[in-house]
Amino acid sequence: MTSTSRFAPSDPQLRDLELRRQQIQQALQDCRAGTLALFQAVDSTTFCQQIHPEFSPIGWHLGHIAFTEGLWILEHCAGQAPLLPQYRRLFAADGLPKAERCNLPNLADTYTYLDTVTTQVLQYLKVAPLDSQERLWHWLLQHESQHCETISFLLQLQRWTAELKPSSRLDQPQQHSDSSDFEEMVCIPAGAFQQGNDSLDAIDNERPVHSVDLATYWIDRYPVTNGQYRKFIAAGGYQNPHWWSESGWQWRQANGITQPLYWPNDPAWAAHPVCGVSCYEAEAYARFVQKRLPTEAEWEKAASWHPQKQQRQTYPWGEVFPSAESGIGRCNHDHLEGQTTLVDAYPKGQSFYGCYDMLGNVWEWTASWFDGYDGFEFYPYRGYSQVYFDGQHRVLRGGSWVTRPWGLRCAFRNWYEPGTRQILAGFRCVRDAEPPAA
Ligand code: AVJ
Ligand code: FE
Repeated sequence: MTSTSRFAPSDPQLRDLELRRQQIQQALQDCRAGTLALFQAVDSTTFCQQIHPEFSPIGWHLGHIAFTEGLWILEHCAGQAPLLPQYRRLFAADGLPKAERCNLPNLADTYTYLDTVTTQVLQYLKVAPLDSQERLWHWLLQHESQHCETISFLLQLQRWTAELKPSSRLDQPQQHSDSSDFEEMVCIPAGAFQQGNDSLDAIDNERPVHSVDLATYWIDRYPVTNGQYRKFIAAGGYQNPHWWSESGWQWRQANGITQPLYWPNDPAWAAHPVCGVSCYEAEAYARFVQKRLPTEAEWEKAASWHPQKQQRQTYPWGEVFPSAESGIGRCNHDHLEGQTTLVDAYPKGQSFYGCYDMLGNVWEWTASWFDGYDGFEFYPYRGYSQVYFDGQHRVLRGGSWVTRPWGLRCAFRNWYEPGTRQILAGFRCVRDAEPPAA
């Protein structure tokens, strides 16, 4: 028996609240253990270095996690004065430009800052009026999860850049025993489904839940693999404007792009999802195979809808929280395998319609521009989602092999500019159904 049950209050409502309080505490601590684990092999140079021009140094993300907890919990909720106000300008999201975030306190001082804030945050959690704050605590957990993803992305980028000789990755892929090419598509019959998420952990941009009616379409059972993408490269796809959108071709020309970033030029990777592509490359490939990218509604219906129950599912497989069981789990996330996996590695993770890898492995580009659903209300601040409803950002769905479990679900929406070559992002394609014969 745990202390939870021994000291549980007798009022069932109160007991439920105390249980939720303990679950939040446990989740915050589990999340933090994973965050700190990312820094195990990080030296002081890497800590302060801007690895990618569009992203802050990884040490900044650690300080920013601390600052955000302090701001929302200690200042806004507990009404305390800022802890260590000298860090505000440095670690606030709207403080310094990214290129000026290299002048950081050292590793040890940043850990101390984080630890000082979190000790007080957990102290406050014991007495926090959860009924009115629970959503904020869930948001905070996912905020840290999101920054973990960025830290992992930057570390992986640095690793591949260091290993690069000059265009193949040195990781050891898991290889496939047969040579199947994963071309299969599944049919999603016409009908309405419920898009979005209104649970306590829903991010502002996932709300409100609403009905979307879709015509019949076909969607790839698997993400596009390196083996498939290789054919596009071999056929001169990068030299032929016919496959590219106008803005995509301009982007390709301006940047001299001829293959995905860190393209593994080795058949051993054939059954892994292609990654390191921009949305433009994904669209060009889709056109090359006479398909297109899914809208986010098409993606979400294929991932989450259970037509027999007429219900949304949180995960493709139902409601079981993603667990960290290597190989026997439901999807490749949270550094389980340390790299991408074969696109058919997780049969237990299939959606109702039989799509694999809808969660984990690689993020998937969609055809949709990031925007608020009808009735959108920002939370907890306008800058979290709303400032990106600018017609400049495309939605990505599904999470990657580094995504923490708290940010992994069918309704979750990520966004990047279409020209970002995200090494954690790939895609799958859809095709309209043939019109019924007359
Ligand atoms: C959803 C990953 C695009 O990192 O910019 C973190 C998440 N927002 N802190 C980002 C986020 C504020 C966001 N992405
Ligand atoms: Fe942030």
